[in-house]
Amino acid sequence: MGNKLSRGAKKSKPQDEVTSKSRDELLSDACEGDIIVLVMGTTGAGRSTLINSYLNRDVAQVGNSLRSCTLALKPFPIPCPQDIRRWLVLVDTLGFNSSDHDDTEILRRMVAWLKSSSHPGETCDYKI
Ligand SMILES: Nc1nc2c(ncn2[C@@H]2O[C@H](COP(=O)(O)OP(=O)(O)OP(=O)(O)O)[C@@H](O)[C@H]2O)c(=O)[nH]1
Ligand SMILES: [Mg+2]
Repeated sequence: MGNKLSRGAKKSKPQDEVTSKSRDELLSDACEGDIIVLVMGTTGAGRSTLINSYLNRDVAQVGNSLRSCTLALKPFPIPCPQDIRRWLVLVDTLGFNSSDHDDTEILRRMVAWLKSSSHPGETCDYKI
């Protein structure tokens, strides 16, 4: 098992630099039994603050203006408190009702992220 908050994000390539700010970070090493929680809500609702509060670390960027701060999906994996053999992955997401992104596009990116984070052929339970 890797370091608490170091697992997960794929490194971006140099040519991605221009778009890296809005590029979703994928789970590069998804494991069977991962518990993945997408933290969703309207922009500015406090999703990133909630993640930082739960992890007790300032890892998710928090906004301080009327513009949306979180512009890409980003996973924060920790060993599951109830079962350290599993990983709990909190995923910061783009906020709904934002002037920066269309809600349908945000949902599409979430589904694409979930698909990319499951093993090929493995089914994924979605609960809302
Ligand atoms: N009073 C109060 N302010 C909060 C709370 N949670 C977050 N905030 C503030 O609300 C603002 C937005 O918080 P974020 O955590 O960035 O919200 P977000 O949902 O991630 O926003 P975007 O990523 O920009 O869509 C920040 O100034 C936070 O300090 C809360 O529970 N109470
Ligand atoms: Mg945010």
